[in-house]
Amino acid sequence: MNFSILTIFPEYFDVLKSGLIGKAIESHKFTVDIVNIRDFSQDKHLKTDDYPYGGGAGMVMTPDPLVRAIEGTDPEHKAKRIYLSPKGKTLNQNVVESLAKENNLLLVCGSYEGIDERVIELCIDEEISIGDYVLTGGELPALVLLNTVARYVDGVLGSSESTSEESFSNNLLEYPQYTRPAEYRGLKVPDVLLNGNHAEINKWRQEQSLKITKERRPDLLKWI
Ligand code: 4HQ
Repeated sequence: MNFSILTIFPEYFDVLKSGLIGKAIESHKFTVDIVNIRDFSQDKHLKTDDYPYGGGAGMVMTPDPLVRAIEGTDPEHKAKRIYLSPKGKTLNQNVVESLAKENNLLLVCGSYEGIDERVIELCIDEEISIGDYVLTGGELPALVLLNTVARYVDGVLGSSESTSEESFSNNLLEYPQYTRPAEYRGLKVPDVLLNGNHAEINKWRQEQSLKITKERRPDLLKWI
């Protein structure tokens, strides 16, 4: 899997050097190419934005450097080209699983009031939102999307943290987890987890998952 990320704030992506994702990139499980949109500006001041036609607050990213960056990065249109935007389809685990089947994802991060609509019309395959709130740019959404999809790339997760056993993969929220000590500040780990009976433990965990899902996210139980 190859990710290309187009942004005017490449420093945002230094975070990809850390943690599980950093390790996975270092060991060539997938690639990430951070592309600075400004490098494709032909303006003498390397401008990437301009005033909105029709007036109004803020600036809009101009089409030319952006389209040149997209076509320069993905000349044969091998990638699924995604624009991160609150107008897009909301990201969820089903969307993540379907994106994880792609070999190449190109993520366009817009800043300010967004990008010229014609870039979307000419170059973008899909718009994706990470939720109903407003950010200053598409960089954090791109990082969220990359992080969620990367978990499905072979070798990124160890067997103990695989994608098959957690919240959402069974359409339920996770049961509570405990580790040592068996008693902490007067609070005991449930006895069932200490007795080594795995049939009973699995039954308890399933009941806990169902209980917390009913309480907190009854909308997730519509399929039952
Ligand atoms: N923005 N999910 C505005 C978002 C966003 C979101 C990205 C802010 C695009 C122009 N993107 N820019 N929520 O709030 O994806």
